Amino acid sequence: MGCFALSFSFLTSCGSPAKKSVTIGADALAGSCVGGPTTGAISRWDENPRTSSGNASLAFTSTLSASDAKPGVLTGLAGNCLLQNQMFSLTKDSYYPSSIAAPSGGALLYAPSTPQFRQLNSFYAASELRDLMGTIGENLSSLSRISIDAHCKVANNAYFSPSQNALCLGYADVGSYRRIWAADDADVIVHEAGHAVNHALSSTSVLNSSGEAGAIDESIADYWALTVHNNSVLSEWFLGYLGGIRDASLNYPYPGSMQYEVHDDGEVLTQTLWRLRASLGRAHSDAIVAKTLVMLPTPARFSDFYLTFYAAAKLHYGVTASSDPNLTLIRQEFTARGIHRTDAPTAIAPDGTRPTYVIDDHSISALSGGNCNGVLDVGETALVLVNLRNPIAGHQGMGVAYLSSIPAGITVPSGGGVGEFFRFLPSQSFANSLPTGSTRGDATSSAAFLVRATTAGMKTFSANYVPMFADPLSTAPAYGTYQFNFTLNVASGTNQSSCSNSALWP
Ligand SMILES: [Ca+2]
Ligand SMILES: [Ca+2]
Ligand SMILES: [Zn+2]
Repeated sequence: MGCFALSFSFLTSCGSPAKKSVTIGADALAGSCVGGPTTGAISRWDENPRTSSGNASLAFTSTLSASDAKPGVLTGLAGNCLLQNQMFSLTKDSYYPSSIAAPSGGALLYAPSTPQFRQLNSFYAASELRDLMGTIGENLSSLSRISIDAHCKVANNAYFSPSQNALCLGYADVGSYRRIWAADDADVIVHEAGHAVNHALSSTSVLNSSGEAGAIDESIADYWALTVHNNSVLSEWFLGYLGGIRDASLNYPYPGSMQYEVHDDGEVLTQTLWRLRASLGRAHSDAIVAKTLVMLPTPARFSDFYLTFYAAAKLHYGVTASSDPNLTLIRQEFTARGIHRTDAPTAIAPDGTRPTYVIDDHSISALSGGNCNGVLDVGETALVLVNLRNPIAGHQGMGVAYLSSIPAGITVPSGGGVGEFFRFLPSQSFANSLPTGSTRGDATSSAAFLVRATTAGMKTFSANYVPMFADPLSTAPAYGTYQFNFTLNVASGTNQSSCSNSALWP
């Protein structure tokens, strides 16, 4: 069963989606003037206070200096004396509702200590992404105007909410009664605006369609921030304080680096794209990334992203021959990162020692009736993880198992017959390939089937395992699907309405 994010945050993983109480009202329909200025000179950071000052160790508790800020010009304003353009709107502010920057003809040169500076800084940075989309000719007409809250009431995070069509830029308290703001960090702003662009070019349903789709969304949001600023390091200021700066100049391996956490897992893809940006050239890689999102199928996994990127590159360059130097570069980079792969796990089967885990507790809402004894009982809706063992001496990337034969006395709720195995370590079972830490349960529930028992007795299931296939030079090989069987002895224990048992989880 899958994992569905509610919003697209800077730090929070799919397993614990941000459920914030922030409410951002609808955009103002009318401005406060007609024929107002459509441009405005502002003061803003060159990315963030650290990069803008040239002091990479500028203290987070320091008083930010106006002399470290740079001039900028807002263009394409709506001319209604509000901070609005075709794509973004900043007319409300959660912490500073009565201090809203508005272009009325005068200068907009605020000091970094003021809320207006951060409002203008975030509006400017978001508009840089608008300008990039214009440069590569992307049509974002499906995107309604996005609200920016530059001082959102969320600590240690920032996010894009598709349902509210809003960017929430939060804060971090850094000690000494000082607070830093995501609105001072252009990487965060473009990343969150990038989610809005991603969901417009693709769709929210595509970008929710698999565990790896969430990582694709994070990766491309990072890519937009990095390419706009021509800098491989994401968020020197906000993540610099919180920890977890992401650096696209590093070289992570797929799938060994995957942790089933969307931001971490997106990094190997961002690193691939960052290297391609250098070799293909920025204008080409930006355009191909955008077209890949437009063409991305559902469900979308890394294999789909790669094959779609390759197809988009063919269209972009107007070439088909695999010997084309740009197509060759693309294959080389995806191969070097491990994403180009054709896994062939002949005779994959459940582990001989521990073939299945029955998780019959109530720790997630899809489960019901479970009595937490690790045995499937009549009346229980439980997770069943088939603990497949990787028979090959190398890694396997994302493989998917589909229930193909369901015995009498078992029903499968919608979506319960699909299990995404996000990776396998060499010659290891899936349980032994799971990450340590907070995403272990998410990875387990994503790989598990969801079944309900209605009668007791021995039940034999069949399923097909489809290994990862990502090679644009060939069609899916005939050996690409493997059948395996597993059995469960359904008992008749008493159902319960709430219990949990962490020992049931691998
Ligand atoms: Ca940066
Ligand atoms: Ca049970
Ligand atoms: Zn994000």
